[in-house]
Amino acid sequence: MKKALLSILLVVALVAGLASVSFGASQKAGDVDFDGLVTAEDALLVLRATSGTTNLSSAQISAADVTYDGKVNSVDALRILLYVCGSINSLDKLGGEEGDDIII
Ligand SMILES: [Ca+2]
Repeated sequence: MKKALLSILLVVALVAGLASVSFGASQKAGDVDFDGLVTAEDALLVLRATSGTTNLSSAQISAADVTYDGKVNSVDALRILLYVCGSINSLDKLGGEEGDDIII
């Protein structure tokens, strides 16, 4: 009986783990490495892709394009860094919130 209960708990834990992995893999703007957080590492990945030292998957490109212009470049990395530093409140589409546009 204990083995059956343990087996059920193990299956539930595995399913929950898989669910969280698939949730974590969903496209969150700016989370290029899909770790669930938007950090400087994500900006670094964008810069590496821009310089050709790494390749991004199509899902990563979608997450990296935080300027929503269909391109991934250093401006996307800058916007991610501005978000990480708290200079902008959101990585939503530009013009979505007052004060979130990049002013350099
Ligand atoms: Ca990340």
